[in-house]
Amino acid sequence: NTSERTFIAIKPDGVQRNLVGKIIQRFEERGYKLVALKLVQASKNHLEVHYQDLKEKPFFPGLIKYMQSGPIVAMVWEGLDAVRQGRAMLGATNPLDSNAGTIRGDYCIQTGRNICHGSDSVDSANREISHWFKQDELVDYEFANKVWLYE
Ligand code: YYY
Ligand code: MG
Repeated sequence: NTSERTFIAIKPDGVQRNLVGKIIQRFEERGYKLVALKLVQASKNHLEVHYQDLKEKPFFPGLIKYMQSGPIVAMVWEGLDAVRQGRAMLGATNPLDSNAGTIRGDYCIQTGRNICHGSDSVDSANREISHWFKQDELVDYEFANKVWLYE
């Protein structure tokens, strides 16, 4: 399915550390299609809903505070296997377990400052995309590279 979509976010530390361009570049160069993008200061409630599955975890309050500590770049990327490949490109949750060549493996050190988010399944991608974007923010356009990326 070349129309699979995933929600990718650059967390406040990634923005402050000037890694926005590099992170976007990886998805562009791989061949994924940018469908939506914005810089947002997320509210506490918005982030609590985003991370609803983790609300019982001991690190939850710190996670919400971290995610609120500055603006986030929210994006939707589309293409074959986008969810799984997006996760692979991000690397492991703990950057110390992330391979070199992944975003986390190349640019960060600690789990609590792991600079990026990616949806972990197609279902959570759909939930996260509709949580962060209005329908009319998902831009429908012809992706010229498609004929060179897919046979
Ligand atoms: O999807 P991913 O971001 O790789 O990990 P999750 O298990 O969904 O946790 C979300 C987020 O929470 C993680 O990126 C950092 C933070 N976190 C933490 O601070 N400490 C942990 N032990 C686990 C996760
Ligand atoms: Mg997750």
